[in-house]
Amino acid sequence: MKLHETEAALVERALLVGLERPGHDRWAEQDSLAELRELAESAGVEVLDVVIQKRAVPCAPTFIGTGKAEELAERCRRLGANMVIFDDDLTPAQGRNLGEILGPNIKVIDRTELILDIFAQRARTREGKIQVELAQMQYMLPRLTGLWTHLSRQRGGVGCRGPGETQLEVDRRRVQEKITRLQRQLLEVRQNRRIERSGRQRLHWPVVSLVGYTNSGKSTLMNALTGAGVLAEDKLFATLDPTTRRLRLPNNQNVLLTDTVGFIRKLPHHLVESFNATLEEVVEADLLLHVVDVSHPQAHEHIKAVEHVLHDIGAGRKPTVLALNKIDRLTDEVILNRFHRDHPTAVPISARYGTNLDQLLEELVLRLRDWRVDVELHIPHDRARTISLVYQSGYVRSRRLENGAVILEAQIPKMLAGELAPFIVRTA
Ligand SMILES: Nc1nc2c(ncn2[C@@H]2O[C@H](COP(=O)(O)OP(=O)(O)OP(=O)(O)O)[C@@H](O)[C@H]2O)c(=O)[nH]1
Ligand SMILES: [Mg+2]
Repeated sequence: MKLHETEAALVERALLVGLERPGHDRWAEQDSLAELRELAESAGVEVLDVVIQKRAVPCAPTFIGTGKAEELAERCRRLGANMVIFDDDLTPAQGRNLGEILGPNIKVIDRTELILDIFAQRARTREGKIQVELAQMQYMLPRLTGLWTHLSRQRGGVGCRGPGETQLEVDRRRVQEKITRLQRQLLEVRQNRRIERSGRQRLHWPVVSLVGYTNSGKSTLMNALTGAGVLAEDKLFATLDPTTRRLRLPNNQNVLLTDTVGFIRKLPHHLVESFNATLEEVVEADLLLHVVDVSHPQAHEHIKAVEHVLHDIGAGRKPTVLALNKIDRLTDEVILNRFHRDHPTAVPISARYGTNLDQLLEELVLRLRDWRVDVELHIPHDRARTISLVYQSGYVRSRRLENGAVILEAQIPKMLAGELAPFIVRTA
């Protein structure tokens, strides 16, 4: 029995809380809560109930109002919840006040904290871990005051400032120092990544970056196209760290395909900031492959949210191919037709069942055609490095030897044409 009790205490059992604001889009609010549930479940939290509070504006001190907060505390006790998750971000003061009303056994968190928590669970690489920790520290910094207020009360009331302030200053300085240290570490990791990337760039393969809402099927598509073996799961934010693989298009052109972190509405800005290095893959890509789950009722909103984040990180104007994924789940043609009307060049696919991937690849060929050029090269046979550069970066159609020169008919990246100009005798 005892053991059972301890286990129960370890499991996070939560109530979700959202506001319904008259005049606001009710469906959007409901959907946001549905998404919060998915987020909670992705974090391993058991959702017991959803509470919706109707209010025109959030109540400044407690977000939902003191009376409602007290009701909430009662409901938690009745249902055995040990956590309350708010769909909107709480100010430090709101978090503190709610914490007091709900008591020490019930943890109060908001959407941002939940997302940060999921990211912390998923981070695998050193870079990923540093990025998440940085975002968490930055989120915590303004909330440190709350911790102290709580302690000062325990020690005997408002007004005992001296030691309290000192302690708070110490805490703040420690967190600030930690932030600086993490930022420095991140810079180092970034430098390494730059070196890696410059190695990749020598071959001048165009970089195609998968982008899209979380759970839209980016990793599944990555696996279907390259056999990368990336983890793909029915979980939000299954992917955190970027993976890059070579993809050979039907015209034998090589590209680098990158799978990276998914986006979501209300993506915490601390995360966007600290994930800059990861998002750089997207910013520096030559073409974006935007994957949308068209079977999701909020697919249009997802597209908008993704475009919004892309704009924020400075990738709003990148050439983009839109892939309408999970068509195997669609029962109504009308839905697809509507997408086609809004996005005429979009390609309907099913990443899971490999449907229509040929057409998707053809679209990539089309969009990347300016990246390559067909040439005939005459290279002295002792210039092994030059010959090998053509083989590695491009596609060699034929090779023959003539008067001590290697004659290659090849497709090469246009960016290499300058470097290879002395050997090019014909351009198709
Ligand atoms: N029915 C169906 N399911 C799919 C398809 N593509 C992906 N899925 C499923 O959707 C879920 C999410 O797929 P992922 O590939 O992990 O999605 P993601 O975009 O990489 O998600 P994050 O990394 O979490 O942002 C998995 O359960 C996949 O099996 C598809 O074409 N049809
Ligand atoms: Mg993924």
